[in-house]
Amino acid sequence: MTRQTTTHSSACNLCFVNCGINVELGGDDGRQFIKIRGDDKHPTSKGYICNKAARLNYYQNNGARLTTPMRRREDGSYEPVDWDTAIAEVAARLGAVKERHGGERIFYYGGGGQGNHLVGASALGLRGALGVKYMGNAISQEKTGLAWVMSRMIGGLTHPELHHAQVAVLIGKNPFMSNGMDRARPWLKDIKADPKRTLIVIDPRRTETADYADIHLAVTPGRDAWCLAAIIGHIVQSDWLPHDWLDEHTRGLAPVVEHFSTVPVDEYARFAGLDPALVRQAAQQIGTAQSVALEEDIGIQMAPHSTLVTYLNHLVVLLTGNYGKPGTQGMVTQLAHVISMHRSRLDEDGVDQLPQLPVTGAPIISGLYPGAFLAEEILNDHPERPRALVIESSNPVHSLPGSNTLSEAIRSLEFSLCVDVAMTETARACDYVLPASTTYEKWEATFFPRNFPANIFHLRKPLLPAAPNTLTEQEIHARIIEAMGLVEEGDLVELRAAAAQGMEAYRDAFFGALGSNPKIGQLLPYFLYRTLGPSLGAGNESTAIVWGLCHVYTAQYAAEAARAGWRGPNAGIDLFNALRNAETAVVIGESTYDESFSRIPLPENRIQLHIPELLEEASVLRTMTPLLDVTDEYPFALVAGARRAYTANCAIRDPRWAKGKHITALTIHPDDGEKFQLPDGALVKLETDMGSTVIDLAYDDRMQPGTASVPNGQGMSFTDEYGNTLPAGVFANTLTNPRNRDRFAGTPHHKFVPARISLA
Ligand SMILES: Nc1nc2c(c(=O)[nH]1)N[C@H]1C(S)=C(S)[C@@H](COP(=O)(O)OP(=O)(O)OC[C@H]3O[C@@H](n4cnc5c(=O)[nH]c(N)nc54)[C@H](O)[C@@H]3O)O[C@H]1N2
Ligand SMILES: Nc1nc2c(c(=O)[nH]1)N[C@H]1C(S)=C(S)[C@@H](COP(=O)(O)OP(=O)(O)OC[C@H]3O[C@@H](n4cnc5c(=O)[nH]c(N)nc54)[C@H](O)[C@@H]3O)O[C@H]1N2
Ligand code: SF4
Ligand SMILES: [Mo]
Repeated sequence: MTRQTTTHSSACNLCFVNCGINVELGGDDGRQFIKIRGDDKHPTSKGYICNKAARLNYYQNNGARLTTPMRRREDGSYEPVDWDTAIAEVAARLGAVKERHGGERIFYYGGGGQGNHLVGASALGLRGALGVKYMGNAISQEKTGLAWVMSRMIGGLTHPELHHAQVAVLIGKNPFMSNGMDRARPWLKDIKADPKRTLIVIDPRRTETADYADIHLAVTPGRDAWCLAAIIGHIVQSDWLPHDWLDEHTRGLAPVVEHFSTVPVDEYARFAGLDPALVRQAAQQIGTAQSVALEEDIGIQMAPHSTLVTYLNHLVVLLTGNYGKPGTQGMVTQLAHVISMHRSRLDEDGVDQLPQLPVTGAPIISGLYPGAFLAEEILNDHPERPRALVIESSNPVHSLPGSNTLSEAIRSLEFSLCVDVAMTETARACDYVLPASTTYEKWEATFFPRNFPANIFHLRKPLLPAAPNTLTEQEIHARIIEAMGLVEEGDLVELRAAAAQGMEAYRDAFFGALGSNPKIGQLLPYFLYRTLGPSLGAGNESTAIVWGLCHVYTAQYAAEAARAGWRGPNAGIDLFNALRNAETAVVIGESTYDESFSRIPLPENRIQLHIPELLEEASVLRTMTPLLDVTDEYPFALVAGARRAYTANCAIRDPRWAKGKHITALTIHPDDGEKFQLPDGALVKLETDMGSTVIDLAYDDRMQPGTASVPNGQGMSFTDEYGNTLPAGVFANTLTNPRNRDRFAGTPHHKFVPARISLA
């Protein structure tokens, strides 16, 4: 018998765009995602979804689901334990590490994937309870260089208005496959059809996105810095600079102009593998356009010179005045920050004195340590090394470089905990694994929305009751905090009583108590969850944290919030109620272009063009020496993790979710196939300095000769319903070297892994 279906609105959790979806639930148990459509009512995705969202049932319903707490035995196998035992033992073990070595020796990693960030917000309470000082996550293996540059130059997060720009520039980003922006494919079609607009794509591969470009700069991998420096050089040398605007809004122009006025444009262009005339043409388009919006992604953020390239990208648009006006970029306000701005400590030369990890000296940007240093930080006998690790909603053993070493490092700790929906590669290195309810079994949200001038937030209702014996992370955190004996019933009584009188009474009581009781500040999400939470109705407790965020937002960005209708003494409460009751995302604030300037928290509210350490690094380019190069031993520049039609980081473990040919194959250009005698379809051995693997080869004439590519997020262990382990492609990070990383931000060079390929 087939049950009746019901339709519910939510959002896709497979990439950070989080398109609005309508899910038809049905099947024998009423829990299957029968059909998924784009939600027309969603204010930014407006009905758009890509091919991946249709297959979300493989995330929600699959054989890899973990439904009991697990404890590691001496011999490395796992045994199920009940929740009370698990919580008591986890709390005791964490408490013991804290007592013996101090909370600073407990590291945290994760806090949310592409669709679930309430776990990260709630973890603030757990981290407060444990005294954690050092945390990292997926952001600190890709976007901390960007955060650092933005903080130094603008002091805030910006949104490039690609949809309205006369000239749009994409560098190291392939939205046709990866999306990573609103309505990627319709936008590509629109810009191609519009003769008045120009798309410039900078990518070694003739990507599916490059098919829509007016200018494709097929840069040599890892040499974007020369390409960008040549573009800036041509703009500066042609004096396409808006001098009045620069005088009014920026500082530090002189050293930048001085540097680029002598850059050898043609020589740099050729060194980047490009026709100088084409580079000059791209520079002219940018230098003379009404509006330019530029978006970069991991094609350069995970490639050689990544932070330098990010700086050069910002110079391209800021030197040409493309900030704070329509079609350029504006400063964003967010309900919560997935990445907070970095607070610099500049020395007298204007160089940032970054905080560091105690053992390796790894740079800490925006409060996050780079994951590429994690194993090294652990595997030594330094007294200040980490002794315990808490990992939530992330699979670092799979997603950080050097998987085998990281796994060994985690096993060497005094204690490790993983909270996940599946028994992941990371879980298999940890002492305890706690099963979380999925993103669709609880209230969820992400802190990704980055739109301008209007920004949104989408608080999503649960679609399904939680699977038996799983808990939300907020409940797990609360139970650990309580088992550690950090709070008593008496701490909660007054706030609970206030909550019973309504949100206004609670607000007054809460903010009063916050000022007088330091414990509330230390465990803030916990107090909201356990005191306001119950008054919101059973199953809704975990929205209490969003109530807190709404109050902070409407106070911090009162003008923006008021323009969106959230004003007056109850603005925070009104916004929270709107988010809770809405069927889709809600506009939380509307900014003006003026605010993009008045909110710059840097000297004189001006954009700072000069980052001394990065301009100095740009001088290194004059030596014409690539940071990484192919060799006779390793003749391929391997992209260790490209976005393809069916990849979704580590979110979906069942490889059967992917449709089509060559989904998991290693790809090379046919000319290389001939040159190295590697036939299309052959089984080949792929080797790097870290290890080797055997994989199917497929030709792809879009590739640049000399490069190779494997998809990201493959090689996760999965057993089907008959007990068979299914082949799932290459576990790329067993081949990547964590020392191959950016010297400023510590982000890995996954896009340039020197590799060799031979017949297996
Ligand atoms: N299908 C799919 N979509 C996703 C995801 C997914 O797993 N699957 N993950 C999401 C996440 S977390 C992220 S961060 C984004 C990433 O999104 P993207 O950055 O767009 O994805 P990638 O395919 O990793 O890399 C983009 C491009 O970088 C190019 N590239 C390689 N080396 C270089 C180089 O040296 N210079 C330049 N300029 N380009 C280079 C590659 O050819 C590729 O086309 O995607 C998101 N969307
Ligand atoms: N070699 C190489 N490595 C890469 C990349 C690459 O291109 N090449 N890409 C990098 C990039 S850009 C990124 S963003 C990272 C992503 O790396 P991760 O952050 O490790 O990946 P996610 O897929 O976000 O991991 C999500 C984890 O959360 C679990 N999960 C899903 N839903 C829930 C939930 O509701 N609660 C809990 N507690 N757990 C849940 C999933 O089972 C999964 O284990 O990978 C990076 N690693
Ligand atoms: S673009 Fe991203 S969020 Fe939207 S449907 Fe595709 S994977 Fe999901
Ligand atoms: Mo990412």
